[in-house]
Amino acid sequence: MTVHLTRRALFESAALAALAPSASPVFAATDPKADDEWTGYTFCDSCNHGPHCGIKFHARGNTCHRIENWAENPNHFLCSKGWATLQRLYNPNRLLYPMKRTNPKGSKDPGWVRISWDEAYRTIASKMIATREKYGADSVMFYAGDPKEPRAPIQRLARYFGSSTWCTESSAACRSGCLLGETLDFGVENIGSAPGPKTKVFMICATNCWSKPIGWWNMVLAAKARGVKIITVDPRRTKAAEIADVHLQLKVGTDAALAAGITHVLIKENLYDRAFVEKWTHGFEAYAKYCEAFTPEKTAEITGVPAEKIVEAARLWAQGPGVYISTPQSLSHNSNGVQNTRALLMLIATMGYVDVEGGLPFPILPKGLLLHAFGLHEDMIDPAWWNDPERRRARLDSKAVPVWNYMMDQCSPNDFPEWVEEGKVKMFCGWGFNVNIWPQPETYRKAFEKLDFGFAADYFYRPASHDALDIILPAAINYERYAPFGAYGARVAARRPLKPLGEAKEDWRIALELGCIVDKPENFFEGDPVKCLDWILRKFDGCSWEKFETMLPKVGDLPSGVKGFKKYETGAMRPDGKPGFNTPSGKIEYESEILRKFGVDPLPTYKPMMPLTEEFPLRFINGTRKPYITHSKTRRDQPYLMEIEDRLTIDINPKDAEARGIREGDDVLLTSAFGGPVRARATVTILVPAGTIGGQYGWLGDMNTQTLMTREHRDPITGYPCYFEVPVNVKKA
Ligand SMILES: Nc1nc2c(c(=O)[nH]1)N[C@H]1C(S)=C(S)[C@@H](COP(=O)(O)OP(=O)(O)OC[C@H]3O[C@@H](n4cnc5c(=O)[nH]c(N)nc54)[C@H](O)[C@@H]3O)O[C@H]1N2
Ligand SMILES: Nc1nc2c(c(=O)[nH]1)N[C@H]1C(S)=C(S)[C@@H](COP(=O)(O)OP(=O)(O)OC[C@H]3O[C@@H](n4cnc5c(=O)[nH]c(N)nc54)[C@H](O)[C@@H]3O)O[C@H]1N2
Ligand SMILES: [Mo]
Repeated sequence: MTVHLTRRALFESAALAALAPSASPVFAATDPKADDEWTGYTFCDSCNHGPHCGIKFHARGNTCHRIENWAENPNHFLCSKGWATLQRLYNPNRLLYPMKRTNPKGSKDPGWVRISWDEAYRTIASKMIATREKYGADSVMFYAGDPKEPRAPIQRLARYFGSSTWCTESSAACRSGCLLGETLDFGVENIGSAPGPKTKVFMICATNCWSKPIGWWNMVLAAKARGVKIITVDPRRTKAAEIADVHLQLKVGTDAALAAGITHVLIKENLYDRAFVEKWTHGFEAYAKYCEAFTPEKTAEITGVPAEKIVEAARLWAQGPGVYISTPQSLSHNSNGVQNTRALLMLIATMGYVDVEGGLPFPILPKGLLLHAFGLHEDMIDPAWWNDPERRRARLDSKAVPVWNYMMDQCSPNDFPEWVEEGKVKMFCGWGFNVNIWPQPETYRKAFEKLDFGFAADYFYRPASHDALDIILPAAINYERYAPFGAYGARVAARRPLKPLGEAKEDWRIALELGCIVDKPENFFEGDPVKCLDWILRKFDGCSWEKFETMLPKVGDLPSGVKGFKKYETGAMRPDGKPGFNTPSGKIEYESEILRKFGVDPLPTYKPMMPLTEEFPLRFINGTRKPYITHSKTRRDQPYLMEIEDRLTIDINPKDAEARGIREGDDVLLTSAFGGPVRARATVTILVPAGTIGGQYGWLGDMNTQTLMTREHRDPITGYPCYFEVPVNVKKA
């Protein structure tokens, strides 16, 4: 797979690529003259990065002076984060030129100096090729942090370069743990759905309305107003809990016990759908047996939810049809995360609310469309290459997380420090890289520093992460890029962007141009993101970039997938066209045959969390979403948001506060068995129950909550860290 490039050829192709203008010449609609007034369209990328909420903007020449809601976009309301993105676009601290370090790693001052794209590309490409020759392709790690938009071309770059060490924030953490649970149960991911006209009960599983576009919460309120009953499963008294008919306020990480308790009642009172369970599920008998012990009283003891509420919830759920929403990263982030998720989701199967009107739909997307790479076609990443069993087994994560390795095309990077120690990874190619995603970030930062070479593309220079690297590249911001198009299921929205400021380039362009240098330009669309988008869209009948661009501000459709209910009866759910689900048994699996194969308990059973101790008696939910904070971002990037909250704030229940003499607004210190003290300000609130602390991560220095976490304790199935499990204590500063 090695492509031989002479130094001269490398130089020439790099120079060629670097010469290409930053705006796409092929289909570009925007080439404004200085005084032209025009309207542009893009998406906010402030939350769970990806084309989410539509932004319509007004520009004069290449300067945006006003933004508004993009009415025709399915997500057409902006929140505080969206409105503040203009401050980020014109933030004077933006990274606008490629930079390289001039002082050795470990120096206090890396001595960053500006370099040309040509030099950056030449250096990076020659390092990539030399590292592959010396240590093999897998020693070059490709990575995308929370940014999901750049992922498709980076994965393509990794594939043509020949490295299976393709890691992302979703393989380090985030919602993919839940996604894995869904796939084990149903054979396909299913995040849940909004209640339909026939839905009677809506179960909101560990989902915080502040993590969603505003439209989502409006949808919940509308459902409530038309009489849909709401069951909210959350340890905190969130907005969704406030409006719930039943709030199951369980202890963190006890979801599998709660689900077993509810199932116990459904079976005992003969409320479950026996016919569905017998025909379309696998392992129910074993699960029913497991649930026998979970009487309401026993379940109450484990979960902290009163026994009568468990019974009430079961009876309400049985009044369905019902549907759930399960978007959380929080369920993924304890040591029983996948099993807890699986257990909650199986409540849908037990009641037979599967792909029926008012129940949980199983949408079938247009052929080839990939939901998770934001509207892209599978040919872009070449799944056959990633799924090759030998390549998969040779991947760096195969020993540590065999189930994850078997199921997912992204490699789990949580053993990165060990990989570096063992000489398995030598070079890092990153987009949107934040070392503070991990528990004990210093361990990771040091490992990055030890690499032979590393680079990252970002909107901003982030010393905490970037000072461990050799080159940083300026990434064009959401207002300045064409790719990817917005995809809302099978609905597609194009963009009409500004030209990037300074020498910033689209992430897609960076990945594609690097591809042109280390591989063949024809495999990388001559480095042009719009050509690439057009190629993707033409995979769908009657679609092209031009079609969607010219219909702006309207949003268009891809050809529709399979429609209708009970698609498992017709064979539409399986690649072989047989009735059933795409699991090993062909049915929805209470007993996962994949887990069994890897020696993991096949049933979605309960496992206790790390014990609380006298010294550390409080459970820390390290990462509850707030409306104006996203991860490590939206701090100084968007000063409006800093005005709302300028430091780490923790939620503490009045009982716990009183016991510690803590009052609203007090400075407090958090400690755990693994680190601290971490400085915070206290909000005394019943949002959290007694015994639980809520807080955000992403603050740095002495407010960095990741220093309280441990690397040692993980979900064995995903290898994810347990951000929501670690016991802490809090005292007045
Ligand atoms: N404003 C804002 N929006 C965001 C983000 C952001 O940082 N800020 N991040 C984005 C990203 S990357 C993601 S992954 C999503 C995450 O989105 P969500 O998962 O919806 O957000 P969280 O607030 O982290 O967690 C949801 C709820 O899970 C509860 N919870 C915690 N532990 C448990 C448990 O063990 N069991 C149960 N049943 N509930 C539990 C928490 O109390 C919380 O209310 O949000 C996205 N949107
Ligand atoms: N304690 C704790 N830890 C957590 C979580 C938690 O809840 N609690 N949540 C986990 C979850 S769900 C997630 S998603 C991760 C967050 O994952 P992280 O990767 O930590 O996410 P961010 O800090 O949002 O972004 C990383 C960097 O990407 C840059 N960036 C943003 N957009 C772009 C872009 O389009 N292109 C480029 N090139 N760069 C960009 C930002 O400037 C930032 O420097 O953290 C995980 N870690
Ligand atoms: Mo996430």
